This record gives sequence, structure tokens and C-alpha cells, in this order.
Amino acid sequence: MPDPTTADPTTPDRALVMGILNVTPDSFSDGGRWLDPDLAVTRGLELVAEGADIVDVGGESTRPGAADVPAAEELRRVLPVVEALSPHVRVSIDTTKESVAEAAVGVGATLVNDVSASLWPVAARCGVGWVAMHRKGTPATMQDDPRYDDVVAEVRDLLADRAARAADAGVREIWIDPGIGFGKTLDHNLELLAGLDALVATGWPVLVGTSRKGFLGVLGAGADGVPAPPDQRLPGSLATATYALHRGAGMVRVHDVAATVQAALLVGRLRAGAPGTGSTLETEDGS
Ligand code: HH2
Repeated sequence: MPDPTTADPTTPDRALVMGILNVTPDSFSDGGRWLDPDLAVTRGLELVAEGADIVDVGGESTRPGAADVPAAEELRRVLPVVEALSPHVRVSIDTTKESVAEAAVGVGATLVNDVSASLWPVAARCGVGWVAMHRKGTPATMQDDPRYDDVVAEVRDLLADRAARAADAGVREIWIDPGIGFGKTLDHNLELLAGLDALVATGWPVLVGTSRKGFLGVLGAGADGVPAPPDQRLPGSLATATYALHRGAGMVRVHDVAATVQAALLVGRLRAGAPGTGSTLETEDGS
């Protein structure tokens, strides 16, 4: 079981918001925008100004069909950005490569965001936090007809097993993440969100990343049936982040930080006690 003194690093007011910063040419939403390290650092500082608690720096896209990136290229993309941002904000490194995780920690990252749920030995060795995300298959194949008997139970059991192994290895801060969109159909994604309580009930703090993902494009399609493009998926992103926070997620990973921080504050206030039940919700205009 998680150590209760370290298992819930959320603030009392609201859950944590992790801002996404992809230093890649091909990420599904912000690919190519922040490849220049100076632009990436400026963007990272914008996320901080918007209220991000953590900036998640990634140098390899994990979108369905994405190609592998050699470690040397991934290092070239992420290290200057991690180094420049880490004096200003907590930085996580979004990677599946041990060498990249270790080097990023060497220049200031304190959380390894691991979509392969396999890098806990690095986190243990380096004394940093670790996110274990569930995925089925690899980006090249993961959306080819993924199947589960019981998606919620399978995801929960794998994550609980990995988290326990990481704790045994000495990792002090462990997050579990259902991996929305990673080897999951639209229905699997919805089942996982609706069944989030099962993950929360493990006692490990839960991170959820739905931001601008493809299933929100499908659900947000116009009357013509054409899926909404990534930059028009804010309504679904906010709705699912809010829902996940309400169901007990301790952190959400998002592109739209300012809007999500507002939503997280509201959920935090409501979870602390709805008006009429002893809470002190106040309005400036008396409404
Ligand atoms: N999703 C993506 C990447 N990393 N990490 C965690 N813990 N949870 C997620 O849901 C998650 C993740 C995919 O989104 P994005 O980084 O925006 O795109 P890309 O993989 O194309 O770079």
C-alpha cells in the first residue's frame, strides 16, 4: 500500500495541473511549435504564468503511428529546455528511455513521466518521482483493434502491480495513470473515466491525461460528422478534466493550463464542501 505521508502530494486548495510542452516536430497537437529551444522555454514560462504546477517536457511523440526517436536526438531536444525551466518550476520528463530520464534528472527534472510504466528503477536510483502510465502495445500498433475483457480491472491491476514494485524499489512519489488513448477505443476511454474510482481506490495518486485527444474530436464532431481538430477540443478537454478531478484524480495533464486551473479550483472548492454545507464560497459581485 502507498505510504500515506507521501502518496498525496496535491495542494489543499486544488489538484495539480501539469502543463504539456512537446519539443517535437510531430506531436498531435503542438508538434513543431516549440522545436526551437528558446521558443520552448518561453512557452514553458507561459505555462507557469498560467498556473502550471509542473511542466512536462517531451522529446518524442507517442501519438498513434509515431516513429521512434533516437536517444541522442531526444536528448538534444529536451535537455536545454529542462535545464532552463527547472529553476522556475517543477519539471517532469516525458520519456520511455532510461538514458533520457537520467540525463534530464541530471539537469533538474524531478519527476519521470513514463508512458511505458517500466522506468521505476531509474526513478529509484535518482531519488525522483515517477508516473506509471498504462498502455497496450506501442505507438506504432496500439490503436489496431485493442481488446480487453474488463478494461478498468486490467488497467488497475497492472498499475497497482507496477506501483508496488516501484515502492519496493524505494520510489517515494508514485502516480498511476490510465493512459487515455494508448491502446484504447473511444468506449475504453469512457469506461476508464467512468471507472476512475477503481484507480483512486488503490490509494495511489491518480494522474489523467485527456487533453485534446482524438476521442474528444470524435465526440465533438459537428453536424457533418467531421471530428473536431485538436485546437477545437477545449470543451471536451475541460469537461473530462473536471470530471476526473471530481472523481478523485490528483493531477491532470493538459495543454490549456489557465482554463484547467480555474476548473481545478472550482472542483477543489466543491469537494471541500458545497454551499449550504458549511463552506465559505464568496462572490465579489454578490451573485
Ligand atoms: N499522453 C500523451 C503523452 N504523455 N503522459 C501521461 N502520463 N499521460 C498521458 O495521457 C499522456 C502522456 C500524449 O499526448 P501529447 O503529449 O499531447 O502528444 P504526443 O504524444 O503526440 O506528443
